[in-house]
Amino acid sequence: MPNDLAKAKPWHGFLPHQGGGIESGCQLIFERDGAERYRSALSIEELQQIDMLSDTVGRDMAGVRLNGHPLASSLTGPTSTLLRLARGHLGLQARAVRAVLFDKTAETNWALGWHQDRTIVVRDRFDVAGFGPWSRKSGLQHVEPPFSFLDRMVTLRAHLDPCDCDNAPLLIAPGSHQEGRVPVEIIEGTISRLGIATCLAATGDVWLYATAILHASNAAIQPKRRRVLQVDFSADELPPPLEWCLV
Ligand SMILES: O=C(O)CCC(=O)C(=O)O
Repeated sequence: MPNDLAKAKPWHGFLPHQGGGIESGCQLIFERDGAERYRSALSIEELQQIDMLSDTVGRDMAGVRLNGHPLASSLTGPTSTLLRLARGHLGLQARAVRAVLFDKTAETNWALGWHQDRTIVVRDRFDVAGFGPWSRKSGLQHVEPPFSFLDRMVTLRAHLDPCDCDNAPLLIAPGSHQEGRVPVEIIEGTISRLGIATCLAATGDVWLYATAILHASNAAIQPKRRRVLQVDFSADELPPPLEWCLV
């Protein structure tokens, strides 16, 4: 599984200043910055379920795709914190459409360059205008949709382990979700203009992001486990015959 997640995206050649960027937390507001932290949002039961999930799917993987996994369905189901937060932003039609469990450890200590997430998971391939390129990852059919779909999605990251400056917090460029599809050649300039925020987290925190935000992830300086359940939500229907492959 997705060690392809770690390899797929090129590093764009620059790192944030060590310890620099905006200190994460209350300063970031979703509507303005495209990211917001919800402290201690997860229940003990949800944390236990993420822990169980990570035991079930294995710890040697950088990231495991979970669409269809019963524990992932439960963690995004009708009474879940993640669905409640997503619906707060997207409305009652929002549902989970992609889930990945990341576990950054000393063994899997990957770095990912600045990028926007560009793919969704669908049940089957049908050639529909505006959708492509297509790829299969871990048996799941992925496709790049028109950017307007990504623009209306949110991504939630549920933290099981504390994530401090040394433990590879996600880096984001605040406000970059309002820039549309950012071509690779201007990513570096966009980051310089908008700056970098460091998304620190404690166990039980949830970060909410605009799916279209520019983000990156360094290798951990002091690698410890850094388990994060990452789930994309959408309230859109896909043009038939395309259908979401729901979590
Ligand atoms: O959790 C991480 O380290 C990075 C995740 C990420 O960048 C992605 O899913 O695109």
